[in-house]
Formats: sequence, C-alpha cells, structure tokens
Amino acid sequence: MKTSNTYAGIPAEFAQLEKAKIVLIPVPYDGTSTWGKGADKGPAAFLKASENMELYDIETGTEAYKQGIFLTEEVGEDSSPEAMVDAVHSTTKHFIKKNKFVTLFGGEHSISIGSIRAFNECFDNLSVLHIDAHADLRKSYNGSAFNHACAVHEASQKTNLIQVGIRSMDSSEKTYMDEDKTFFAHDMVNDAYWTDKVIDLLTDNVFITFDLDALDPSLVPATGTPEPGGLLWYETLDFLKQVFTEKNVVGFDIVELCPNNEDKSSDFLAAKLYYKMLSYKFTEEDSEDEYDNTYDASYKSNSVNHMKFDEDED
Ligand SMILES: [Mn+2]
Repeated sequence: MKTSNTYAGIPAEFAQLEKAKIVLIPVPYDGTSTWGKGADKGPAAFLKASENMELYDIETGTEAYKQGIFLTEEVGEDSSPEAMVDAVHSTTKHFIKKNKFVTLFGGEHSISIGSIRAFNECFDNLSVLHIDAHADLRKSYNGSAFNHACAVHEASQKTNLIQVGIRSMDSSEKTYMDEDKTFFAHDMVNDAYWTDKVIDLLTDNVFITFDLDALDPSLVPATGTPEPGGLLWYETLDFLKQVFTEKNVVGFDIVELCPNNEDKSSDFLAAKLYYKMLSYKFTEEDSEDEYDNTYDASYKSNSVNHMKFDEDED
C-alpha cells in the first residue's frame, strides 16, 4: 500500500521510475523496539509532512525533486525480523542495480541491517557513517541478531564503520567498538574539528544511516528512545554538507521517527532533513544529466570468488 501517490506530491513527470535518479523505499517496521512504540507510523508521517514542505532549497538554490524521485511500494514484510531484513536487502539491491540513488525511510533501526548489507555488496570499500545516540553494536538482543540494538553490528565487522553522536551504550558493546572511529557526544561538544576528523576517517564511498535520536530531543521528541545532549540542526547540516561535498555518498536511510499526535515538528524535521540531504547530493547536478551511481557489478562477485578460492586452499 502506498501512503501517497508521489513523494511530497511532486508532479507525476518527476515521479516515474525510468526518469527518476532517486528512489525512496518506505519501511514501516516496528517489530523489535523495546520502549517507545510507533516507528511503523514513521513513513506515513514523514510523507505527509513532506507534502507540506517547500521544494525550493534556499541554501543551495536548487529544486532537488526535479532530479526525479520514485516512491516505491512499502516493504511490508514483518513475519520475522530476519525476513524483514532480507526483504529490505533485496529491495535495496534491486534499485541499486537500476543505477538509482537509493534512500530508505524507517521504521526502526533494524531495517538498516538490510540496507547496509545491500550497499556493501554493491560498492567498493564502503564506509558506513552511523549518526545515532546509541552504539547499536550488540551481536544479539532479546534473542535476535536482527534487533534494533544490533543495527550496525554487521557493519562493524564488514565495513569501515564511523559512529557519530554516541551517548548511550552497554559495556559489552566495547568488544565491537573501534574507539578511534567513534565520536562521543560529550567529546564532540568540546571539539571544533570533529567534522574534519570524521571526513579523514571515511573512504570515498559512504552510506549514511541516520537515526533521528542522534538529534537533541528538544528537536525530535517523537522518537522511540530520546537521549539528552544530541546534535543541533545547523551543526548537523554543516556536517552533512561537508560529507556530501567531499565524499561520494552512495545512499542513505533515516530511521526511528515515532510520530505522535501532539508534536508535528519532528515529522517536519524528518521531511526537511531528507530533502536537505538530497539537495546536498545533487547541488551540482543538472536535472537533465545522466546519473551514474558508480555501482560496480563485477567488484563484489570477484572478491567473493577470490575469498572462496583462498578458503579452498586452506
Ligand atoms: Mn538510536
């Protein structure tokens, strides 16, 4: 079921798959959240807020929707966390192979296990930029490796994982944390150069997974596990702009919007954040230009074969 006919109500001519450079996959999944429930309502609230947002970006002077944004059917698989992750993985990969700039909106953070896996299989030497209040590094939680508390465990083992905004974790997660690649919120507040340090640690191909609870709860109260002391709006935008300018961002997801009836500002912030990221990605791109997402079909199959060969030798 589609919650809206087109993203942000954009004209149909900009919303067709063939012409669109951007694909948006809604994943309304909330199967493993442990406290605040309602992330399954996130995509609908995000899309509704997007329809009420201006589509001209003042800062970049662009209208990113003219690059074309195709809104897919929701990934509704929820028979088990593992089945959901598989569905997100295959849907994401399907659209990467169509040479699109693929974005996802959750849903809780466990959806990112599937999206990160798809991007890591398609892009050489991938960095995952994880922006979150929580470390999310547990190997399993409540009996599942596909819990939201495990969102980037796999990424910590298989990609260059850089964590930003972290201010809540369990001591057991230290086993999987690379402190040289972790930016704790209490350090960032006293370090004027943290963004440059993040940039230095990132490889060229970057996937961003953005948990909205990374932001301060004064900005986003509507999230499942709000933590005090988060990122503020303009420092976040400055940081993202730097990443999009200096690196090849290959895709992103935004997760953990948990809408409520009292506060609509969180929904609007999520809508604006999504569109800002598109505006930064496509600032220099003419809407008539062909898009090449640099997906390399030969890369991963070769490296897998090579690894297999080495294992056989042993
Ligand atoms: Mn979080």
